[in-house]
Amino acid sequence: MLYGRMTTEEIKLSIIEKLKREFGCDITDATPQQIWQAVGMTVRDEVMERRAASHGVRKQEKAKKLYYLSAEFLVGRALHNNMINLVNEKNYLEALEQLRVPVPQIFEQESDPGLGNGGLGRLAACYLDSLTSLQLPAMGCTIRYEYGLFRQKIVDGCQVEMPDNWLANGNIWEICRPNQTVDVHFGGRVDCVEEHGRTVFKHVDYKTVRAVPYDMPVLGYDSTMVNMLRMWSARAEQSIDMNEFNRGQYARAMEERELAEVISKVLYPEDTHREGRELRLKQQYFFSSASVQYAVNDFIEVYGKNFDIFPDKVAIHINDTHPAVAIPELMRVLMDEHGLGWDEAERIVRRTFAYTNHTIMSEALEKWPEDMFKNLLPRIYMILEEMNRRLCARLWKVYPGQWERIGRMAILGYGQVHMANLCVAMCHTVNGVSQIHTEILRKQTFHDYYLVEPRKIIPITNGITHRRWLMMANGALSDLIDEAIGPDWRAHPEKLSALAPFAEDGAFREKFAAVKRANKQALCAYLERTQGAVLRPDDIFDAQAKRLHEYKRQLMNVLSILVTYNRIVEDPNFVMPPRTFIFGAKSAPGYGRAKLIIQLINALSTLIKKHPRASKMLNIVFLENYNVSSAEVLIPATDVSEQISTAGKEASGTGCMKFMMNGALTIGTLDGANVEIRQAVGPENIFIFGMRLEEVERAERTYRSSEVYETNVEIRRAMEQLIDGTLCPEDPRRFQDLYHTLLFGDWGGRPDQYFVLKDLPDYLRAQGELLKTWQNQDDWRAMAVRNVAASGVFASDRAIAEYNEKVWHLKPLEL
Ligand code: 26Q
Repeated sequence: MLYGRMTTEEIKLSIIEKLKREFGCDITDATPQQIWQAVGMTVRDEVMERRAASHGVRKQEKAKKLYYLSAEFLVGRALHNNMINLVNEKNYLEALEQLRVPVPQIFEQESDPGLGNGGLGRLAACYLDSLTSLQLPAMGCTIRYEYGLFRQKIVDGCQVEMPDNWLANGNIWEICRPNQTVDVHFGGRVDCVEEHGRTVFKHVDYKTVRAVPYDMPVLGYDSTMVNMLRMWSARAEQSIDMNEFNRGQYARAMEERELAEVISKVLYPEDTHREGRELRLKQQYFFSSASVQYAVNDFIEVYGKNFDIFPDKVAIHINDTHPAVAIPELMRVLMDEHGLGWDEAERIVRRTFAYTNHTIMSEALEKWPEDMFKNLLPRIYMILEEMNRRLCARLWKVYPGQWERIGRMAILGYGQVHMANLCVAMCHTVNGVSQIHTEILRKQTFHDYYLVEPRKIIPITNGITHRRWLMMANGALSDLIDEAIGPDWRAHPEKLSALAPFAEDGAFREKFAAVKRANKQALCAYLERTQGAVLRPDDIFDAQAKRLHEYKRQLMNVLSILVTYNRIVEDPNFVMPPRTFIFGAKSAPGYGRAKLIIQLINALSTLIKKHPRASKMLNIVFLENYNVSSAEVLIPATDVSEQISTAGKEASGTGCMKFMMNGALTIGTLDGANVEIRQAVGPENIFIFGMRLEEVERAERTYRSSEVYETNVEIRRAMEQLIDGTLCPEDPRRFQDLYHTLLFGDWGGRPDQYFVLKDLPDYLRAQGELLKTWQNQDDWRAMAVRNVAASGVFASDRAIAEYNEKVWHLKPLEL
């Protein structure tokens, strides 16, 4: 290590100093927010010192740099994480203790930047952490949304959305860089003019929006290097139309400003795309264009206009199709701004971009109406037309006469711009996020492309950063692991495997159980403090925490609990280990059925509470506003991780990995990364149930949900309770839509299209097996330890190493 880390004494002095200088107060009269700011500024000083020392090295070394473009970065709070990565946490915690500062309450003062919906956004944040820890030069690029994902409140059992004003108290971590502002152009038209004997295209009459960058430093673990997360903020043009001002049109000129600045106002809360909103497309082009322009400027600064080597020095990664317009944008910059010809520009672009696909749900594959595209981005649209023309001509040679197939593969077709096709056609590598998901991409979603270029589509299973999700969220377990196998795993998470033998060590299992128990108590305290919920820490803690979606089948979980409830109510001698089910889930505000499922969870919770015997064995808690910060409390306290999506629907899942790493046992289907989790930990250490992918594909043709309904008494009974007033006496029809969809389908669709009823009997069987295992705590704990030991391969360091080897080819910076 090159840097002297601050000692406990220095930290204390700094905090006191900051309080005096910044707020004119001392530690006894400072508010918790002021103390937080003072601690934050102290950490920031250390962070910035590192940044200053490592700054410029990448340029000196002429090292290749990655731009990771993502509409979402769900970074979570930074303070504690930065302390960990500075390898200074112990000193800080000691200093705070000596100053008699209540540590958890101070950490909670920081607002949690919710700049993402879920898995895809959190993955981007984990990857930035690993890139930096592996000393790979990279920059995350996104939008500085003024409002992140809505805050969720539960009022009378229903989800209510509130704005997330995460910048209200300022943001000490960001650095505004107004000198690196770039202009982004919208609308207008394109003129063709002859210049020096060649046709050039002039984009005219456009409206300009300025993109102002704010950089957030990202530290790696014990690493000397600092990468940046660059968040672009939209500003109206500096010189607002003075003519309008002078004509007395002050208010109108200001209105125009608002219209420009609305671009970075809010994150769209839909995580499957429904309607193509123009503002969303504006957002995409806004940050993609700004990022590409910056990447090109930065390249020129170091290498001049030697664009031949651009792909050797710049990699651009497209996180799902949301930043796909970056592809034609780079074409535009190279041709229109630097005079390259089409062929030359295309060769460069094809070697620069790679794309990760995160979904195969057809409604989530992005398509934009051609008209909208053409009006908003006329020059980009022209480039897409030419790209499409050339693409179809090439495909014609491979698939002569196969118009329908070529139409399916085209960038433009049926009046729409098909973003996934754009990415697959123009990127050098496309990756799926788990084995099963990549198989589906190869065999279905992109099959026509796979036949032409079989090596383009590759699997890279997702990963999570063990620094945030184990070292930071579960300090007690981390210390226990140190005690058993030493601290090497912190820098090399694959070494967690050394923990496996300790599964057979009774003394270790006792300590392991004590850690889990303490984490459960911490969760109890948290839920009591934040939402007044009372939990029993000795219950089995069973968690399903993820966005609310029909394919994730929270509804199946609810029906299973309802069946259990009925067993208790109907049999006075029924006993089972007490179990608390914790649901954390936000629904897209416009997704009516998902919101109804939230109501159902809360209705069943109320029903159970009213029954004296059932409530002794069952409890349902809805964790409000599930986000990165609450996940950090929930996951270390969980015994059972519910990963129960319909096989083939969950691309990967990453929550499953976080729970596993913290010693929860998984009950799940063979979907997404569950497949790899089973391989890693062994089938005897996980509870697998339900249809496999091939069975789902068969059932898609043959399944009738009414068969299950008619033959399974327990399931029929639970279904009837959805409509007989059991769950909602004041409005017996409340849950009719759920009943109807399961039995009859909606809008002419298949009944029960996610096979909830079909998989429910086997789910109930697996739950029985799980409870039997719980009865033998020695077995349970051994299995839990084996899960932690096997979780190393799900560290994002492994995933990033794979990306780097197969896709980016960056060299670690030595400082
Ligand atoms: C698209 C267009 C318009 C508006 C919104 C969107 C949009 C936004 C977010 C579409 C999709 C998302 C997010 C998708 C997502 O989080 N997918 C998850 O990605 C994880 C990381 O790879 C996987 O583990 C999950 O399986 C996958 O569901």
